[in-house]
Amino acid sequence: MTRLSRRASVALLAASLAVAAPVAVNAKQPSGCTSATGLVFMPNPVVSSGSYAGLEDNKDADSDALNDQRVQVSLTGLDGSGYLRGQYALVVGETGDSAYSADCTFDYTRHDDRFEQVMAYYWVTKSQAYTQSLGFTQSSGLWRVINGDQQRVRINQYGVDNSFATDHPKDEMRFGKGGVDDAEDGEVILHETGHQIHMSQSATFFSSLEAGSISEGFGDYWAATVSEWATGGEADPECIAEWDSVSYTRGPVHCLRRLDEPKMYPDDLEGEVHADGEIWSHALWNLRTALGAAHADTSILRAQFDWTGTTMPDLAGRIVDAVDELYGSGEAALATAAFQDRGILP
Ligand SMILES: [Ca+2]
Ligand SMILES: [Ca+2]
Ligand SMILES: [Ca+2]
Ligand SMILES: [Ca+2]
Ligand SMILES: [Zn+2]
Repeated sequence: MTRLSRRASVALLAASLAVAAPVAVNAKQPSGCTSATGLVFMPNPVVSSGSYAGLEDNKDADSDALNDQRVQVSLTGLDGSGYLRGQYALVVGETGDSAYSADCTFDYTRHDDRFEQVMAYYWVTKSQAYTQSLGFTQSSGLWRVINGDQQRVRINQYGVDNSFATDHPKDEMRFGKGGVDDAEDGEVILHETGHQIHMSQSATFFSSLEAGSISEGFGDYWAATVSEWATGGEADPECIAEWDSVSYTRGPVHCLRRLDEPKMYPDDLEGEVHADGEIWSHALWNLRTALGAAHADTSILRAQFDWTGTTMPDLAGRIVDAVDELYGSGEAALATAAFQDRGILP
């Protein structure tokens, strides 16, 4: 199945026609590095600089303003090959060279396609680290590791401005280069990782249009909550993908979508998953505001295991039940109110 960020019909056609290019044979010596450092955006240059001033895509050109927004991070779990391959992520680059380092350092500028490869490796492993920090570390049961396989990520020259996650025929995320290169924005990577989380949690998750909307809304929410955890807090955390959306929104504030749109269930359902997902993401953001990130995110992830892809009220009820079980009736009442606020629960 394919889950799309934007412009679904165009991308679906493109996806169905896509043929995987052969991966270059690895001829380089293993580096032995199981951890490394790299330069990334945190999560994107708009958030880290606090404004849009001086940040121009300019067809992927380097600039001092964008170079200055890169920060050094640790890349963990690497397999020692020297490539961006590790326990929870395997990055394949189809544009330019595959990033390889003999000295445990992955420092590139954003014009270099290897920069996006580092971004993908970092943010996929960061998402995994976050779920594990919440307690999802076991091999089975309701605390099992989520999306714990070696997530494949492909950076390609996708013509349309789109990225997507799929588990068929291959469990893979792909990031295109339309407008601002999609993987230059950590929140785009986290959004797609949200779909991977759903695919890994339930084989029947995507059983309805409404479940597809939930997945879009959760992806946006996941981008925000992991970004908040990783960065220590954004000035406007409800705005998703501030940097990628510079190329397709008018501004002055650029957001792919927001977590605080005044949409209600069911009156504002349009039958389009990204639009309808804004109802769900707003409710999850309410939940996080009421319970704090750890309780909200733990409960959301718990409730998603083995969900059968029905409706928003059904999954909301499961989340409230998880809150009740884990944190008691007082927090469960707050959780109910978070969904009532959007009309999802009566
Ligand atoms: Ca780039
Ligand atoms: Ca883009
Ligand atoms: Ca996966
Ligand atoms: Ca954001
Ligand atoms: Zn999506």
